[in-house]
Amino acid sequence: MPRTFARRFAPFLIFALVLLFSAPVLAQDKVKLRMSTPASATDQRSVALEEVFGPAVAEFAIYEPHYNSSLIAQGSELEAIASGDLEMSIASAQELANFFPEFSIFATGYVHQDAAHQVRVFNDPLMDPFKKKVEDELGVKLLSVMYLGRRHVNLRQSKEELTVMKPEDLAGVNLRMPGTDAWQFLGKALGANPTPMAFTEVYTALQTASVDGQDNPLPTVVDAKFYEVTKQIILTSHLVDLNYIAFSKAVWDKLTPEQQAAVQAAADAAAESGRQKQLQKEEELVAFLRDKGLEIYEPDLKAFREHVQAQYAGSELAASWPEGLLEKINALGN
Ligand code: KDO
Repeated sequence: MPRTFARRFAPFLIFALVLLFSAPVLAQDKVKLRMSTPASATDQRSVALEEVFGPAVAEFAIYEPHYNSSLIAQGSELEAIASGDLEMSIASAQELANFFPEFSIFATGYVHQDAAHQVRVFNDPLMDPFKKKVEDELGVKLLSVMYLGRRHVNLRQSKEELTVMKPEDLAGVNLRMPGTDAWQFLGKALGANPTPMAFTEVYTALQTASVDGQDNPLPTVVDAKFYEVTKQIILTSHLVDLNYIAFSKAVWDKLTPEQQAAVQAAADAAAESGRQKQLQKEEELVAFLRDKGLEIYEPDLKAFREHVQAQYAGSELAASWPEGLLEKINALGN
């Protein structure tokens, strides 16, 4: 009887064993990659990560995005990664400057010239000590650079009420800027009176007139619907803004070399996809915003550039920049 039993069930047993050993990684065995950002789901960086990054790592990881700062407050994401409460974010140079002041060089007005310049700078050996420090001291890997766009000044007042051609024209203007020192410095350098505030509060603050304006690239002005509560955009292009795809080093170290290569390739592909979409949107959206009734014009750019650069020269922020670095960054420009 036992022999018959064994003979009868042997094929099932073998089949079960084959299944067990050849089965793809089960969902519960996959590494969960929680990504937190203040951006919305329709922001092109979010779209690129969801459409390009997520599927590219799906064999061994579950990409789980959290938008509108619903998981972690804006500015706390790096700390959350460092303490193991988060696996990914799209971090700004300004946030990194909170930990490592020298990162403020990448958050300085009129330093990066365009999206291609950002990529050259990020991939240049000049970035190696920056990446290493963040990895060693914060446990965060900076995988790739994402393009946010050219930041411009966006005000509630109409051009008739307030025309801004030079930094002096921004005197007394309450300009919302994100809440770190490097951001606030930039707001002051522009000539405005910067007010720190989280991104998710900006729409209401504009609507209720608790600030006069905000600064962001055109795709963000449209995505966050700031055009509904503002009347003009001054094309200052004061910051060609970026975010780094930040990834937990602890998680990275648990991946196989093949998985690490896949994560890196996926991050680069998502950054490239997002960059192209964001650039295209920047081109198209002037017409869209004019159609919505906003006045859009270029100020005296030379006056803005010179004023901003003069504020940084000799500042405490600039004192943290490695010697000769600004020249190296400039040399990678056009
Ligand atoms: C913002 O708060 O104005 C900012 O543009 C700062 C960026 O670094 C980035 O965090 C961005 O917000 C959010 O992703 C929302 O687009």
